[in-house]
Amino acid sequence: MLIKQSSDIKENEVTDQQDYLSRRAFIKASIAQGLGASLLGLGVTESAQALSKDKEYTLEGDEVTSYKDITTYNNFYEFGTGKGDPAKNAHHLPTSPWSIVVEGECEKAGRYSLEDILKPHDSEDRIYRFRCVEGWSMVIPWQGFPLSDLIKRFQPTSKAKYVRFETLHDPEYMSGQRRPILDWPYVEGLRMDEAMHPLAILATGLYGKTLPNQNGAPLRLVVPWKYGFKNIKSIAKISFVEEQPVSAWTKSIPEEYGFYSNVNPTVAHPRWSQKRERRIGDFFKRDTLMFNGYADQVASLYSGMDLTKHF
Ligand SMILES: Nc1nc2c(c(=O)[nH]1)N[C@H]1C(S)=C(S)[C@@H](COP(=O)(O)O)O[C@H]1N2
Ligand SMILES: [Mo]
Repeated sequence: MLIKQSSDIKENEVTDQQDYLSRRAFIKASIAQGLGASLLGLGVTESAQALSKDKEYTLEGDEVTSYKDITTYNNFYEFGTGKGDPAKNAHHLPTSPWSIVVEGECEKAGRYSLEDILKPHDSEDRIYRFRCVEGWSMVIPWQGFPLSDLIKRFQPTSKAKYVRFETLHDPEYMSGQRRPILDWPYVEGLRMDEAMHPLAILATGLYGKTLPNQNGAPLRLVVPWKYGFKNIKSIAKISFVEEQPVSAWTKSIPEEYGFYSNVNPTVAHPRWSQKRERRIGDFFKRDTLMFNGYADQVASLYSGMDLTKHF
């Protein structure tokens, strides 16, 4: 499973990946040559923004994981605990119409349709490293928009210290929820300053295509400096709260899964080391980086905190 055979890749998938990657390479090259504005039909400021964003959110030297691996090797326990289960079972879930309940310490609580949520936000390309607590990793080309932009629209009050997210609870379609694997629905949370960090996004797509259900359609959280399980899928509720939320994994096994869950090679999981990881598609393991390689951007969020205690 970990070593990719070229016969596993269907022709149309190769084409889709090449299309996506060559479109990106073209945009980057055009911008670098100063051709960006005219060729791409963008204004000068827009092309400058695209260039600075591209530098910030693109990984040099990390190969993008294949579309097939990203969409068939998944954790989404609502659809089964096997890595292949979500790809097999999640397509049954109706993701349209979809609505998200916004509640708690904010001025604009209510039930919003997905269209309402998405309408004012431009989709951006973000290529991010993704590290699962189990010791594997990927590099995923997401489309999405900053979580901070959405949060601002709901006007959180000064009492909103944390944001809590909940996945849909629907055992009819999410067959995994018929068994007490976790205390359903899946819950995750971020401290407000983490949620407002520009690296944190809500993803709506990957590889330039609509997000597949197994990857958390229609809307899922992506926080690239934290372990995979913080990246909650198929969000149905967002709450602004004063107290630190208890996430589903913390509730189930508190000594193994803390609230912060920052990627941290110096803090071992009680049952295994977190020092190294296997990039899906690679044979050899590589060293895991502090904050998954995003330390320059996010370390200041945790200055003064003992990260062995707040793991
Ligand atoms: N609702 C929900 N979100 C979830 C999970 C889950 O089981 N249910 N699994 C988490 C874990 S452990 C990981 S590693 C990532 C996997 O995301 P991917 O399948 O898109 O790679 O989703 C996270 N989000
Ligand atoms: Mo994970």
